[in-house]
Amino acid sequence: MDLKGYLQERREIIDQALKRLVPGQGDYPERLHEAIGYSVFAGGKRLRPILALAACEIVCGEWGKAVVPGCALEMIHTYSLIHDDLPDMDDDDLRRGVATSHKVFGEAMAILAGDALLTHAFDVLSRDEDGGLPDRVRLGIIQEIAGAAGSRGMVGGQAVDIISEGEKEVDQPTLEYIHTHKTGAMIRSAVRVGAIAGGATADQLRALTRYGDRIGLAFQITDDILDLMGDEKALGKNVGSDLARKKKTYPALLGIPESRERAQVLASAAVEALNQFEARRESLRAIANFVVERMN
Ligand code: GRG
Repeated sequence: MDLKGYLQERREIIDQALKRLVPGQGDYPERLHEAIGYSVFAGGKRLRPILALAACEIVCGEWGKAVVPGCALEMIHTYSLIHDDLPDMDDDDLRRGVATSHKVFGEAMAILAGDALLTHAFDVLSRDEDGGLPDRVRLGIIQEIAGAAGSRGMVGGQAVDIISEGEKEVDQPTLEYIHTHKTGAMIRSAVRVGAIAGGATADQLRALTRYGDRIGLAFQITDDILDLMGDEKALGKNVGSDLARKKKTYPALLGIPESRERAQVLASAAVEALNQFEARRESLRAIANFVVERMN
């Protein structure tokens, strides 16, 4: 499989849809909409929507029904990055290869751009303009994403991450909670959302949830390694910030070789969870490998 070509093609599908769905440049208030567009279209791998499309395709043979939910996930992901970069959170000045939102637009506008993206994601989900999803399925997707993004998901993980910063000892279960919630919840949810949109059976949804859980954790472990050893230009963000902020990470707890091995084991276990899909599992298999081998 030509993974590079596949990712590029899917990224373009998502970018086109985002151009349609994200509130437009020139809309009033212009400065707010400029800030929104600046972060959404600064780049990004579009991993979450790509996962949603692939999960939808694996269960029903087509990806179209997952485009709008995938874009909603990307809006929420972008809001989380904008807020995460703020001085009171990670205080970063580079994201997706450009200056962070608050550096360009100021803190207040960056907070509001994130708030608007989060709210707009649910507006878009409630309308489902082109997916043709039955209301019951659409409601299931809304609940799924709200759960993954909220205080029992991503925001909860971010809260424990911040509480645990500094010198305090953090044990393995707490570290796992941070990772599975801060980052893992939205990745798991991307896979589940695609599966739900595609009309997955309970058994298919269970298998894909296992896949999503495993690549979610593998993604975060790889992210921690890249923060230590990655190339700032390729990543489009500052490296070394975890160390500087004494963040609790897998490399800090286990060292780099063991962390790498753990990410690889999780990626293999993720692929194993796809056995029932046989030949149709190719794209999700390739994405699992990408998650642990990526350079950005
Ligand atoms: C502020 C509510 C709130 C939550 C923040 C997602 C998150 C929670 C924080 C981001 C911090 C961070 C850099 C975590 C590491 C994993 C991660 C989400 C990396 C960025 O995701 P990518 O690599 O980014 O998919 P792109 O730019 O490619 O979309």
